[in-house]
Amino acid sequence: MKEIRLVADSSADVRSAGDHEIFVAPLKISTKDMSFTDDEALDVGAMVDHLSKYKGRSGTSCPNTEDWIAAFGGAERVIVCTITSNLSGSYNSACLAKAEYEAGDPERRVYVIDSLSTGPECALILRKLSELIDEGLEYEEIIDVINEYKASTGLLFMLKSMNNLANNGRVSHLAASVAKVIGISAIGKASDVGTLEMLHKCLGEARALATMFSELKEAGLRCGRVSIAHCQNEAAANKLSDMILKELPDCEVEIHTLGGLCSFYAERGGLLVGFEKR
Ligand code: X90
Repeated sequence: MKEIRLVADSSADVRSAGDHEIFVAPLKISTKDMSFTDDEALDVGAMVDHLSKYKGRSGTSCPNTEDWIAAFGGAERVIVCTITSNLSGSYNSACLAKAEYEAGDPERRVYVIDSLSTGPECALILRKLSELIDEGLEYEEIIDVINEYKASTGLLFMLKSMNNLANNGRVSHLAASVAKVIGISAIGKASDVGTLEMLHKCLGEARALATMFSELKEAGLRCGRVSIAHCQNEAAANKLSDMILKELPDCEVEIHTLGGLCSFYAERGGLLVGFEKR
């Protein structure tokens, strides 16, 4: 059986899943005079601090086809997970890379998954892929199973500022205005088509976390995996984890920090939660 290489863009915020390395194509974050490549060398904390003081225009760009082809690394079997195609060109760029890469050698197969999400939901998908490989499933079987799995996971977010999302046209200025009020957290989810769907505005973090927890239960979280990723807000991640494990002790919760791309959009204090619905 041919070895399968797992690849993702840097929005997934993971470099390994189980015993498998994740090969990453980086997105970029740029201001008028600085450019940050979202790779292992990036000091995410320093970037967030710099951006919080910076008042000019800033934006992001997705990996180009060369970045993707470099991440494919010559492997004959590749599975790629990208950030939602509805907010980024990453999926499209990965598909172009796939066509070029496969044309170069008839033995090569690349399958590109549009996560319709980002961050910790992609991390769950990659973790599941690593397990399916370990179980010895064939490439085609893995693709069938992962598409079913993807339909059973979700993503919730808590954001204290949505300036970067609105300034880059990823949500409307009207939707983002909710999070302009000091102390208000916007709670929402990745919609079925991979866009931001606003659900609640909450005053105070305690209320915001309680609201997230009830949304998780409402969406069907019972005993599954939960992946919480935060931008400089480990305290909130821990509180949400405690809440989940107290009432749903069979859940498996892990916490990690957001990488550069998701930190840019989630901004300081933001939390993204990937979870299994059943
Ligand atoms: O191609 C690019 O430049 C990247 C653009 C990415 C835009 C959106 C990133 C969102 C990051 C914010 C909250 C979670 C939203 C989930 C929606 C599916 C995180």
